Amino acid sequence: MRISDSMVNSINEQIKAEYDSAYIYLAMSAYFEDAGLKGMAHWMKKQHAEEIEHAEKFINYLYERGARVVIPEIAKPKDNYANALEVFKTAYSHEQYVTSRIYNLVEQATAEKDYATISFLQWYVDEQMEEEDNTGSIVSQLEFLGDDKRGIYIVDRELASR
Ligand code: OFO
Repeated sequence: MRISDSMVNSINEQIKAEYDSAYIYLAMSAYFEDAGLKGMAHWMKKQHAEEIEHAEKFINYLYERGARVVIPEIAKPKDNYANALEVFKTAYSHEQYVTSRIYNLVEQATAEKDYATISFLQWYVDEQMEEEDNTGSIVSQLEFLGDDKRGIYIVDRELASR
């Protein structure tokens, strides 16, 4: 069964969203480097790389379905934050936003009875659950620590091992 044009458009929009995510995390990594929080910078750099993989997985899927990939323009991300907590809160709500986008794709594929796309998207549904969990638990730790610099330093060291 041929993939619909509107499904191809939606996936192309999602490819853009994944690259936007990659850029957002790259800017967060640069912020942390500048703030001397090397572990958090490393964590965000890894996240940046993962987002590129997410985009490429979608690109390869469209190729497999014989569809046209549109290479998107990427918006300049926010690159200044008040502190580590604000960065991770932003990352957490961004992941919730991406999850809602993935759910919309599943709903569209379901309405179109595009079972191949539904099956393909399941990987992203699982991945989003993990990403929300990862960012959300770092937010909780940083909220708990408040201004405790020593605690933030310990979290920074832990995040260096990602
Ligand atoms: Fe691609 O999962 Fe984050 O945004």
